[in-house]
Order: sequence, then C-alpha cells, then structure tokens
Amino acid sequence: MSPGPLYLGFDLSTQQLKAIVIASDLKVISEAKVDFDADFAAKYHIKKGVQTNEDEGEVYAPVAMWVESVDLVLTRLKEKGCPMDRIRGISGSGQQHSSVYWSEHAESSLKSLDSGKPLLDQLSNAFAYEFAPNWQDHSTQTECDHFDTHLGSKQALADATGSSAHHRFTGTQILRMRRRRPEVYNKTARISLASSFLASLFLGAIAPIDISDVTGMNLWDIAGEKWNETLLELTATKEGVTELRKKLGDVPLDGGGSLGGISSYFVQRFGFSPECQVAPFTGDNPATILSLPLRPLDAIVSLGTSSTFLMNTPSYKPDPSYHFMNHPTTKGHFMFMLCYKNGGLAREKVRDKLPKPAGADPWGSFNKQVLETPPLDIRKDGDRAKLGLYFPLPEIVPNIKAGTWRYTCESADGSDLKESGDWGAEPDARVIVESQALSMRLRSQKLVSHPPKRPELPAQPRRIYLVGGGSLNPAIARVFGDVLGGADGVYRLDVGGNACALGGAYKALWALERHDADESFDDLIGKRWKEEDEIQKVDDGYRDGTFQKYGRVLGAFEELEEKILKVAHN
Ligand code: XUL
Repeated sequence: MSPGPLYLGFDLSTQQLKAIVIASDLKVISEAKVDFDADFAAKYHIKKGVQTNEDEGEVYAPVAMWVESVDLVLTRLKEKGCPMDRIRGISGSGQQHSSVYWSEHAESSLKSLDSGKPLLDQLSNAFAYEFAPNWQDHSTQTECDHFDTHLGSKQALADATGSSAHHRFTGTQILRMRRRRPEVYNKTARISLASSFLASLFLGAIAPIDISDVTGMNLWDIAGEKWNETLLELTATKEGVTELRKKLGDVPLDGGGSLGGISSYFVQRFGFSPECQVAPFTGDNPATILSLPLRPLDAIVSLGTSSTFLMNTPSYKPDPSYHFMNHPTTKGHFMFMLCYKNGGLAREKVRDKLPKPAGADPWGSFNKQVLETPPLDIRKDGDRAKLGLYFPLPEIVPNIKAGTWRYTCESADGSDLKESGDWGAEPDARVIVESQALSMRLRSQKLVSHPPKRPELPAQPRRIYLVGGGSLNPAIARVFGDVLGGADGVYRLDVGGNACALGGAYKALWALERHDADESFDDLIGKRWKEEDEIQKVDDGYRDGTFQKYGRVLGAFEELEEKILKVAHN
C-alpha cells in the first residue's frame, strides 16, 4: 500500500451503513458495512431497515440504530486493519429527504462526547423524535396537496424548487410533523437530513444541510439560492418562520471545502488523525453521480431498493413528474432524476413466482426467462406487444397506488391498447424489467440527443452506467440496453453496490485536494480515474431494430399510465 492520504466515504441507506476508504489515486483500500436487518432486526424491530405504521402510511427508521451503526461500522473498519490515522477527509451520503429532529441538548452532547463510552449512551437526550421518516413514507398526501397549490400550481412549485410536491420530500414531512406531532416540532431545536445528521456526528456539532440535498425538500428556491419564504410560511405559519429558519440553519452554497475537523471522540476511540477534516455530506443520488466522471448525455441507472435514473445537465427544465436538484459539486449544473419506489423489491416479487432455480443464483430462473422472452414478448409477426406495470408499493412515477396491470397493444404503432388477463409468471419477468426501462426512456427523451460521434443514430444516452445491487444482473443490463439504447454501450461500475459510498469518498478527496474553489470535481477526479480499472462493459447498448420496437410502443406505455392514473391515483 502506497503511503499518502486516505479518504473515507459513507452511505447511510435504508438497509445498510457502508464505509469505503480510498487512496488519492482512487484505489479502494478498505470497506466495511453494517446491515441493519442482519445486525439489529431483533433489537430495533425493523424489516428491510425500517418500521411501518400502515394505517397512516408512515415508514421510519430508529435514529438510535443509525447512531449505534456508526460505532459498529468503524469498529469493523478498524478490525480489518484500515490505517485510520491516514484518513485525511470524510464525506458521504444519506438517503435523500429523511429527516432527524434534534433536541435542544444536541449541540452540547455532540460537543462533549467521551471516547470511553459508545455514542448512543451519550446521545439519548439529543433527539426530539426517536425516528427518522424514511424516503418510502407516504403519509403526507394532505401536505402535498397544500404544497402543490401554494405557489399556484404543481408546475410553479417545480419551477421554484426543482420538484412538485412528493410524499417523501422533507418540507411536506416537516409540515406534517408540526400538525400531527406538535410537541415534537416544538421541542425540535434543529432539523438535519440523513446526510447532514451523519456529518454532524463526525463534526461534533450540527452540520449545515448540503447544497444538493437541500433540493430534496420542496423548500429551497433554486434560482434565488435561498429558502423559499412562501413555502417556509406554509410549513411553519407566518409567525413560525423565524423559528423554522433556526431549525433548518444556513446552507453553504459550496459543496466542497471543510466543515471543520473531526470530533476528538473519533480520534481517541478509533485512531483517526486530529488533522482529519469533515467535508459536506450529500444525498445518496447526488453521491451516485460522483462515483464516476459523468459526461454530458451519460445516464446512470441505480438499481437498489429504489430505482433511479440520473443525468448531469446544465439545463433546467423542471416538470412535476421528475426532479431537478442542484449538482453536489458543480455550481450551475443540475442532477436530473427519476425516482421509483418499485425497483428491486418489485422484481423480487415477480422472481419469487417463478419455479425455484436449480443452481445457487436466486435469479437463475428469472434471468433465463428475461433472456429467452423476445422484446415485448412479440414472438412472430402480428403478435401484440405486452406492457405491464408492477407496483407492490404505491409508486412515485407516476403517482399510482399499489397494483399490477397487464395490457397489450398493436406492436406496429402501439394502437388499440387493451387490458389483458394474467399471462402467467414467465412473460412477467421480461415485461417488468422492460416497463421500468420504458418509464425512464419516456421521461428522459427530452434530455437526450443524437450521439455527437454517431449522429445518424436516434436520440439516446451516450453511455448507460448501471450501479446498485441490480447492476450485477446481466439479464437486466441486456434489457436496459435494448430499451434505453446507449450509443457507446452499457457499463457496470465495479463497486456497483457501493456507488454512493464511493461517490462520498471521491467527494471528500475533491473537497480537500482541489487547488481552489474553481477546480471542478470532474477535472480532478477525471484525471485520476482509470476507466479500465473502474468499469466493465456489460452490454452493447443500442441495437438497431430493437430500440425502434420499443419506440413504437412508447406512446402506448404513456397511454397505459394515464388510463391507470385516472382510476388508481394514490
Ligand atoms: C430519491 C429517493 C430515493 C432515496 C433512496 O428521491 O427518495 O432514491 O434517496 O435512499
């Protein structure tokens, strides 16, 4: 191992806390993780990382479990022999939107941590609420309705904040907290996002909210670079705005630099250097776009508990059905995002209806079906195309309640869309993956263009990068290439399951090694990034003929969503 500074990136996701340590040349040095279900299910009564209150649509995680996980993941990292004293910078990511409600004792408890005792023993008094609402929470329809009308329309809210109202967005969650649990709201001295909560532990003080993650709240005026006064009034009432501003704190506009040195708790307990700096932590999706130098027209498809489709773009074209967020490192750039609740878990449900595979790979039968079923299950001329929606959870894009819908249409032009009976579990395997990719193609079509090096091809992404747990599945890569194209192919990031933590580690490196505030993330990381070490081509992407087959039914797919939206709105 070459000597030199190391950088530590975290990812506090729904199901795990991961840590990854890299060197200045971007090589991964060490990794560790806490898996909430495996490590804490019995103690915290969680399933897939969360508790739920179905009557109210609430989904939330115990904050104490997160606190305990920080000590545990660092213990594991140290036990693996990671040279903790060489870590010069820390950053990381947290699931977006999730909020932590600190009490008035938080600042003093964080400042005076005793390295002889676990974090949790010392922070029991630091929270006004023992839970953090999770991004899957859908308890805030009333609040969403208020947000969507408050500036005049959904589009007006999207123009101002980058997104129309969403159940999980923190502004609607805070408004509900004030109405539903006023005693918690009143006791709350500060509100953090999952990302700034984690940064706060390392800093030994409440860290500010990050400039990219703040755009997942429906409260930040993107053009004005400040809190939106009108939306603060909605959340807190006119009289309560000053108080809410205090709870939220100021937001630094720079995603780089240092927030301060690491708390002595970590120096004494885990052997960090007192020189180690804490850089701003960001959301998990913003961190994902930092896991590689993303070029214009490149798209990342993140296949985790949720599925997301991400692009880095200088154009700001907000629309109520998707999100624009501030880019985490590059001022004037945005992250375009589609976020689906029904990602990996929905595919798992279809998988589990198929016969158990003979081999060890639980995806064996599913993948075989996906690869053996032709596009849209059109086996011969004249066959109708199969389209479906598979939402075991209420979906975000589009805002449709839970259910499964199967339709067929004419394959030549998508006409004559008709509901179909159950066609059995086998076609479902391909149709569910196609439907996830078709939804992404439908909504990103305005952001893509003809590939500059192959202008004769239809408008599509240049490259598709797959990250997250699902990126390991070759059948899924194939279908995403078939549907979305990718003139230069479909690639898998080698640490595909750890993209957010890796993006966090790269962010720490950039934040602390940049020469000045003008050295961009892409310049610095791009120079050190060795494509052959980091990514693998997993599919050719664009296939002439196949891409067009999907193009012909894209209108029918949109019509199908609209039909269902009319009857099955969340
Ligand atoms: C994005 C979103 C999810 C979470 C997952 O808006 O809600 O992707 O960030 O952790």
